Amino acid sequence: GTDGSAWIVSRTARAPSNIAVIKYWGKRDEDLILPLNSSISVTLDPNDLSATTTVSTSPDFDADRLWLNDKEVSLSSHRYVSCLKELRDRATDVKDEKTGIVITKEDWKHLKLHIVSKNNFPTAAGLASSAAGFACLVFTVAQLMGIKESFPGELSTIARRGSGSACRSLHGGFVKWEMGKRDDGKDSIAVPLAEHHEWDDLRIVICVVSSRQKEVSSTSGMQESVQTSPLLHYRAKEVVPKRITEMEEALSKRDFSSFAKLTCADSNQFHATCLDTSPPIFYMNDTSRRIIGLVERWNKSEGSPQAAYTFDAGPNAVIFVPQKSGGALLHRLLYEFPPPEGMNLSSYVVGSTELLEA
Ligand code: 2P0
Repeated sequence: GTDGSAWIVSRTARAPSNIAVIKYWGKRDEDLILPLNSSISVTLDPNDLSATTTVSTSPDFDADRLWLNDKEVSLSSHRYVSCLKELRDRATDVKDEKTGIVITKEDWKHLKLHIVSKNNFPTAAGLASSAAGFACLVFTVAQLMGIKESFPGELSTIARRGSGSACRSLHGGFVKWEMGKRDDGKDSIAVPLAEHHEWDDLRIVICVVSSRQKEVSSTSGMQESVQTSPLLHYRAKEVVPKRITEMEEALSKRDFSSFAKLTCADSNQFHATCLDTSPPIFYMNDTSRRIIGLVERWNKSEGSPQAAYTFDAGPNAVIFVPQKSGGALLHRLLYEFPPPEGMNLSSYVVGSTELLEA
């Protein structure tokens, strides 16, 4: 039972961010967060970009509360409400090994949660902080409440209600978010394609062009694209389904050349869709375009792709490179963007004078 002296039970977990190589942009259902097309991403190493979340419950708590990067944030938004409701509906009887406390299915209906979450990277700089955050929240609460999936991907359908891209962060390696066909979202799930170690010589370089908060949020940006961009609808229907198949094939064959061509083409079409939106949305800046030029020139001079770039809803570049070419890539980046003399390279931000927050 949960009566008697005060107690507290907690769980802590960490979830990495993910970077899409075939992009999600546009919903067919705003409430359930159902996408207009499937997408494929790679989940990053949690040591690089991740969220860490502790969820606690105690009979002394009188409301659900959330602290994000040391600041209290309201849980009243629809996304938090639907995630927490879906989780509470699936809560089970649990016994905490450490304290011996037993919490029943019935108790979870009344017990409140305190959630403390931290990112190890700047929020909303186009580095998919909502993906890591919601994936981590859903995973940690599911651990605390003893939730077992009743079908593969069930937890990803809950993370998806927090933020579409979050469903992909529940798996490591390459992950496909299947758009699904149903209206209730039960088949709009994340599916693992290949683990990192299966393509272990692929390296990811993130060029932080700006750590500032982006101007147009992904959520409202994609709404405007759905409403105004003819290219978005053509892309979702005619282009992406073919690319998903081609990307799955490239991944299964470890075919870097095809992977790189598809990744760059899809990033460029996503940003073309943003430009096709009215009013147009600009996520990339001059520094982003210089990085594209650098990679394109290198690939052309070698006669085959040496590296692949992709950009999300912000100016930062994510570059994929086989390990053997990693040194050559960094050499080219530092030649194009020479760091100021005497600067500590580990805190150097390409193309601007901003420093990454510690
Ligand atoms: C992606 N992005 O596939 C694409 C590429 C940004 C560009 O998913 O409204 O934060 O919460 O579902 O997931 C960013 O969109 O949007 C995103 P919501 P989300 O990674």
